[in-house]
Amino acid sequence: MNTPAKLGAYAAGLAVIFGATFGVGTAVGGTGDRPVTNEHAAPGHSGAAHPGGAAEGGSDHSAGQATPAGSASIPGGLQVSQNGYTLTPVTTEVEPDKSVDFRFTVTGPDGEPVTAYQVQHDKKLHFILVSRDLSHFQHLHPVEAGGGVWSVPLTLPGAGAYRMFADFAPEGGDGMTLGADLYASGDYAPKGLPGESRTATVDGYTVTLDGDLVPGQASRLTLKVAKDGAPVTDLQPYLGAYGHLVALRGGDLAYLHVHPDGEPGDGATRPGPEIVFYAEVPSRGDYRLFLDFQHGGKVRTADFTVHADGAPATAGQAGGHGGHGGHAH
Ligand SMILES: [Cu+2]
Repeated sequence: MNTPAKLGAYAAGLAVIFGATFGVGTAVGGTGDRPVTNEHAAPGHSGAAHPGGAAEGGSDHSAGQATPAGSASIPGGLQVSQNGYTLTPVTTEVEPDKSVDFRFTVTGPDGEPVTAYQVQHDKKLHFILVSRDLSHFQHLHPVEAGGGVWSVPLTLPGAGAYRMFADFAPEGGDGMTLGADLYASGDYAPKGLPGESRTATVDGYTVTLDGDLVPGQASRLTLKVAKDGAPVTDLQPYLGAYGHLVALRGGDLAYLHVHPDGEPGDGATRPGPEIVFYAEVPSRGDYRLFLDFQHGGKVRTADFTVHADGAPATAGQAGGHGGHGGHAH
């Protein structure tokens, strides 16, 4: 059961995020992209580029694409355990404002730590840490310390409640994102979710966001990067893409890892100033978006708050869109 899942697996996970649009893009562009790709992981999000899995799971693949909507209706990151895989931090209490060697394992259905992972976007496991109020975000890459133990230098910036996400695909299994809470003791004052914002500034860069999140639909988002007022046209590939976007839902931190439309070296995708994503959010509500991009040898994160509005069937509700910005929760 696991073997054919390898290919369909990740595709199914992606379907939640990218919806039909990504599937189409993959089908159209995947074959052409493959020969150009020189980074081992880039094929991870290009379904057509799983040579091994394709042979075994070809028929399941098509079936998988037709069915994920129902089975994948629970967003990632909400569970500490899913499909027999469990995220186990060695500790959930972390001293604030101090770099610690944070360790965790993922145990498999047999109860043993998982040691074999598929590489996705250059890495076997992506580690996201946010404060539960979504004011703080880190995207890190732990290293394997042996025996299925993951290790990462981690600093929690002050007292409070945090959420860690492990985004991975075990060898032969489905891609998934597990989440667990971490705590840094001390007094703290949670911040309200920032109001809707389409412009973010970081280190002299201004990133603007264009596009709307429509629940249940692959929504095109265009992020445009400028530095000191001039468009940036030489973004650097980071983990096989010009940008990585993580979307987290306000209220429960449902996790959506979104990737760009196109990738470096595909002959069509330019290194800025625009990065295009397709994101499908599962519901109305406020989402925090965190864009990682690399320029001048450094990865920076731009953050936004976007209100997803207007379900396809009841677009009439969208009238309050602008005024909604002021949700003060
Ligand atoms: Cu990552």
